[in-house]
Amino acid sequence: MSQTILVLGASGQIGTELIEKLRTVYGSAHVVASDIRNGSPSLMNSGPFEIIDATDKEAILTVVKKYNITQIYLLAAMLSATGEKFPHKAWNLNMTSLLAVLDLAKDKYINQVFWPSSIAVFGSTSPKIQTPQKTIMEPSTVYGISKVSGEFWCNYYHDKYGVDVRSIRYPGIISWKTKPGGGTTDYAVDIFFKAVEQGSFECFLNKNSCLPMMYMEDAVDATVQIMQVNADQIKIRTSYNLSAMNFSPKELALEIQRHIPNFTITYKTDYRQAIADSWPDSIDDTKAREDWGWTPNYTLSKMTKVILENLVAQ
Ligand code: AKB
Repeated sequence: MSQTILVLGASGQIGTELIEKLRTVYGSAHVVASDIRNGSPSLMNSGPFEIIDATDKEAILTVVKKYNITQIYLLAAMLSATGEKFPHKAWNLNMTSLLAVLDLAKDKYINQVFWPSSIAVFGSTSPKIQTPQKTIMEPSTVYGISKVSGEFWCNYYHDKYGVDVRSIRYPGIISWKTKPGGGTTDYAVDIFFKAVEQGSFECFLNKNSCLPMMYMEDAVDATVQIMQVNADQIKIRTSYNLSAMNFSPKELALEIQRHIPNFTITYKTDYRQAIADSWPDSIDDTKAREDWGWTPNYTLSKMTKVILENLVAQ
């Protein structure tokens, strides 16, 4: 069956690059980008675009009917750091949008949903090294609470109503085309821009804060892949652990110095340090590898080289 896709939250960091990929795979006319605000000119000019507030179920339904949408990718969310400043807003955006989309699938307006979870579902009581797929999940952030709850809503809609919802626990996603906003892992994007523009960077995490990370291309490929495999390969309907690389600010800075020898980094931690401290150092993604064949392409050194080459060439 041919798919027509709606991406909610398409103007953000992941949406911008996911739209590019989906339009290549499914054809531009079959991929509708939407957000509460305009996106980049290339996002808005490369195919259909609609302004949608992802918490407004009727507005989503109008667009679903207008384009005969079959799948929704729900990327609209408030991330960990901003969520701590606006806890109720974060809960409202993250949960209302998910329940709206799950209801549209339950009522058969669409047949498939992608919804990202995050390593933020884990907390300081979870094992820190190679955090297992199934383990203690006691998150300390509102964002994490919304992601754990969302995972169980996804599982519930699948078990109770047969909704085909698929999900990945994204680590920190590193990109150079669009900057992220409001996350704890954002330093690992900013550092590249500052390295090229200024040759120095002040980091809001301490030098040894190791976190799971992934290059955008891998994240986009995993997202498209999990949506394309047969439904019987998806054995987990909460969300899959996904891993590619783990590094600390110090290790990332050393890697950047291999290309920009004079690059310097200083450290001035803030409230985001406590969030990072509560998250895993590394993730066990065996289930994603076994069930639907996930494997990453980018290591820290390969990613650093590609990002710096692109930023310097800009
Ligand atoms: C954040 O830092 O909040 C996000 C995430 C890990 O989900 N990048």
